[in-house]
Amino acid sequence: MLLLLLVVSTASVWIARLYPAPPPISHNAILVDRQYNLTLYATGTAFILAQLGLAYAIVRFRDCGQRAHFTRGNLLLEILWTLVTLIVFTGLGVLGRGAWADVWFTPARSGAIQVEATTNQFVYTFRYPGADGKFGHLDPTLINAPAGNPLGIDPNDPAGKDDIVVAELTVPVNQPVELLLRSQDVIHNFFVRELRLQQDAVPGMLIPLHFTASRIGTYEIVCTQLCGLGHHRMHSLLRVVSLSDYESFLRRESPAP
Ligand SMILES: [Cu+2]
Repeated sequence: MLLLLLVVSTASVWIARLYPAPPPISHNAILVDRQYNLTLYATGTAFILAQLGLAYAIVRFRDCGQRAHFTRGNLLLEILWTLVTLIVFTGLGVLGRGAWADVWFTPARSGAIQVEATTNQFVYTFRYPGADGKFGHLDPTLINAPAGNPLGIDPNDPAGKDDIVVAELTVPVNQPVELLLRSQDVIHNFFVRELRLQQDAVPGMLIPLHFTASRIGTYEIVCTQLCGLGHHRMHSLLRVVSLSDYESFLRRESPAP
């Protein structure tokens, strides 16, 4: 009875969707959701069948004073359920490859908007290359956040003169975006639930990450690596806006010539 209660209560929590994820805002996020649900159905079915089987065995083979039989198991059954498990998990892996490869094995589409995302304890800083399309050279010795140069942009590099440096990420809707993730100190993370996208930012590495957001709105960016005492307040916003709003954002934030 306890096992039946466990199965019913666990299954009802999932079926009732008490804690639903926010709606996905990219094609890849839809693929991730599809794969997640498929995995949940497969493992949920296995869980229910296993618990019901266990409950049946407890009732059917309970002690009624009969003689117990020794068994070394059943080789055929062992092979069978190992094969079934292998097929189910390999199948899930193969089916999930599309969603995974779409982000991790495929480069950003040519013409994607490049934005550099730099993390440090405990803020995100985003840099757009400006009208020239080129990021200015960075010099770590020039990093000086209080003086307005949190990234250490070299003032002698003309490519850096028009770089736009902001604390929030603004992108146009339905346009491919390539983020270049960096960290200035420890390992941080870039995670947007609605994009179903999560990537560590590792010191010394420039990690590309691409997405295309298909719904206008404001979404939270959070750090999911325990990066220090201020980790809990490390977050920023992703603003997905129309193309015209994006262009006015660039105009508004461009440094004065
Ligand atoms: Cu962090």
